[in-house]
Amino acid sequence: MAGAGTLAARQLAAQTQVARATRATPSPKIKDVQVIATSPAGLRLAVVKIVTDQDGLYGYGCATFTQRADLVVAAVEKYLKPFLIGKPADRIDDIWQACYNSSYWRNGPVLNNALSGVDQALWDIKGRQAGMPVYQLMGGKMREAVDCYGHASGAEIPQIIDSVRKYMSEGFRHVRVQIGVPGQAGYGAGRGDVKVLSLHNSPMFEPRDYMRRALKLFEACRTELGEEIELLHDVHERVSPTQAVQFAKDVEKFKLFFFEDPLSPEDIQWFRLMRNQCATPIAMGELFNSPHEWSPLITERLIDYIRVHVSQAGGLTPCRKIAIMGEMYGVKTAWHGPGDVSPIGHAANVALDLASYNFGIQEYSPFNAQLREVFSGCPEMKNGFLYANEAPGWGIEVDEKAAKKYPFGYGERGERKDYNGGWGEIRRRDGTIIKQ
Ligand code: GCO
Ligand code: MG
Repeated sequence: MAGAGTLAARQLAAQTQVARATRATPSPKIKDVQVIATSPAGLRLAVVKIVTDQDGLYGYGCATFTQRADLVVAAVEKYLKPFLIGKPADRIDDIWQACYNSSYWRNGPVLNNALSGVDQALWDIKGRQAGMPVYQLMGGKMREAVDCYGHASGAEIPQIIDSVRKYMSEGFRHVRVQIGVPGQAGYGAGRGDVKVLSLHNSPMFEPRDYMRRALKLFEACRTELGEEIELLHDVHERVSPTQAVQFAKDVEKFKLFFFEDPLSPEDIQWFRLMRNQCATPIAMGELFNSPHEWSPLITERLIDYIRVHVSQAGGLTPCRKIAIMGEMYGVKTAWHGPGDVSPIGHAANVALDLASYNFGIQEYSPFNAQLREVFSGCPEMKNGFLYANEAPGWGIEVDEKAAKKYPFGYGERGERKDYNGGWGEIRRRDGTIIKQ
């Protein structure tokens, strides 16, 4: 009896200790939700800051949708903020599900970006609480650093070859190559100062002219740069579906690392045909917002790289799930990493890259001096590899005073930008609007 009494007493003491330990770390509650809107590199970036009721505990998340940035700010301030105040900041997926469903209609770019700002800020907070970088919370490193590709582009082939050589001399093993067509508004490349026949005054683009130039570029790259450099290319949904299938077959012999966005999200059914006709590795997904877009491409193994823009899909929480789903089906990750992702978003990409077995490649956009002035602690680039900041959370601090020096509406050189960040139009020679 005495022995049992002692056991009960010991159990009670242990329970009390557990209860005390639990009480010692109460959930931080969300006290404020703010949006930092800034464009230090001439591109509108939106970052959500969540402040908790615990002293000095806050976090940042990327909510950048540069073409409709003001609407994301309103979605966060007018809808998510009142919904979130008082909620426990440590229930990340639960909060994600609640916010996702609170608009009833969902999976649009504005709401997904707003949601991503909140989601990534909560991961930052959890990392700061744990005293660990976010990749640790996802299981830790699978690799030491993140292999990246840079952007080489120009109006003419020699310019592009020089630019690839420069990347190679800096240690890069992967480079995306883009070429312009004289006088035409190609994606990611100069057009030169040439007048072309056109029935309108808008920027003009003809798909077949571009495809011919691009094939010449790949040929020249292989002749002058050899077989070892990994070449990537972004079609940017600029050609028709049949042209895309033909183009994918024509580039097969150049052994690209990947061939990006040959089709638009509206035409994803055509991937099946492309797959049946060639072995060009396909990357797709930066325009995706909804699981209905990426799920069939992954489960039917119709692409090689899933290239979602993490904030467009709603943040780190859904993208972890996409990465794991990809692993099951042999599809690798290549998260979108252009200039219109904030350094917080780039840090989230790096965390996913480090912690996912099926990491493929990371797109790299350099952080200029103004970006570094606003965002300190950006991931570091060395020899073509990005290294995570090892400080807790994303490891990034935002200088909010500096952020105010770069309001929305101005370009990199302080010039006024049209359309409030929205894009203009591109037309074929006869005036037909095309995808950009
Ligand atoms: C890429 C892209 C981008 C997008 C841009 C849109 O890097 O692969 O296609 O440059 O065009 O992010 O705002
Ligand atoms: Mg792209």
